[in-house]
Amino acid sequence: MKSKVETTINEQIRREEFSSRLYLSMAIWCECNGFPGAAAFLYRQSDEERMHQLKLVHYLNDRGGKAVLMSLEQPEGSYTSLLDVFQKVMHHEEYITASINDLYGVTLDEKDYTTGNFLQWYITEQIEEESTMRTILDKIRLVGNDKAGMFHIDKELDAMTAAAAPIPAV
Ligand code: OFO
Repeated sequence: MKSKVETTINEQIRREEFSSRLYLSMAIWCECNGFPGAAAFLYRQSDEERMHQLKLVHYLNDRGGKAVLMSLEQPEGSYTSLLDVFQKVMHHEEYITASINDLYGVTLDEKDYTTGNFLQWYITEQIEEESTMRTILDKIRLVGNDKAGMFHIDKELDAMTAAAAPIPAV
């Protein structure tokens, strides 16, 4: 594997690991601030990100590269509201989408079409995740400061998490 592709995948491994920690941090905040459904959703999202990280680790090692773990910054631990949490989730997912697009661009520049093909899974995943997060964010915005509405959204997040397919082993 070309070293430019290997380096860029390793940077993405770091981003996915950070995503997992960020959502774990958000889940903790939700759990401690009366949003058990949002907490369950974000704990699961944290596990998903760990799976995204591992999928890249295995791909890199299987293709003759070597996954390298890097140091991570401390994720934000305090939020002002559930709206604040999901605005930051949305912002982070947009950042991840841009980074995956950049990574895909590197594979094209380096003519590594096999890796480009592998990355299609992440491109599709980002479309789904952004759409899910946008829907949640729209609902939170709609209820505003209405406590009953917020309670209902939290229950909905709980039900969504309970109904979600198990995270596949990679
Ligand atoms: Fe949507 O975060 Fe991983 O790829």
